[in-house]
Amino acid sequence: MSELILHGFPVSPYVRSARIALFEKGVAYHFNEIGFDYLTTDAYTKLNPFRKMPVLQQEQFVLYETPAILSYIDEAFDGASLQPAHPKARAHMHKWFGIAAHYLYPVGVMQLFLQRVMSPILGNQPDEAVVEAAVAAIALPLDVLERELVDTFLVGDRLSLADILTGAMVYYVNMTQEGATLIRSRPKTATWLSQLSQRESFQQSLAGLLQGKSMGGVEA
Ligand SMILES: N[C@@H](CCC(=O)N[C@@H](CS)C(=O)NCC(=O)O)C(=O)O
Repeated sequence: MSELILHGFPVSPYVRSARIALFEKGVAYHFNEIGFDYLTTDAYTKLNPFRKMPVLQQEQFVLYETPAILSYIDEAFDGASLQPAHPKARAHMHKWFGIAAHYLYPVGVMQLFLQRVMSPILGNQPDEAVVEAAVAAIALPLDVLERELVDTFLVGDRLSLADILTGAMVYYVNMTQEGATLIRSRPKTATWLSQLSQRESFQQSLAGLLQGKSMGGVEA
């Protein structure tokens, strides 16, 4: 098969989720590490007109939008399926793609994680008003997660793309003190995240990045 290339910056939870899925499927690929500046270049805009990462490329086949990339990785390659077979469970998986993109990412990653973890790394002061609003807003998706986690995994009885994408987002929430406190008070979520974080796929995809930057959180 022709070479598979994943373009992205490793810390991005979307990029990480694609790397986790590739690892879980045992798929060989080339990781083209790019910075955020590269997103606005003509070369990248040809790959993704919306200038977001990741992009998956296999010769002329170019794919953006993470849920599509995750489904392709699962369906195009051998290995244990990462999508439940039952239509209802599969529908819930798609629901979690939406929750991850619309409720977890904007608040948990773009506000809480960026202010609390990335701002200090970049030498800036966190905006406490943004943090406070984000902490209030992230409680609802975490409550829904706690309610819906009946077993070790989000949908079905084994790891799915829902765990991978949602887990990649919640991982960053857990890196903040406030997020970690909220997660610790939700025992099913804490256990689920801890188990996910210990998978080799999750560990490999972070590869030392942000090591020691966590401000608390469940054991990873
Ligand atoms: N809908 C896109 C969202 C991807 C996304 O927002 N990626 C972030 C990185 S985590 C990005 O590229 N941000 C760059 C920007 O907004 O300028 C997907 O599912 O892939």
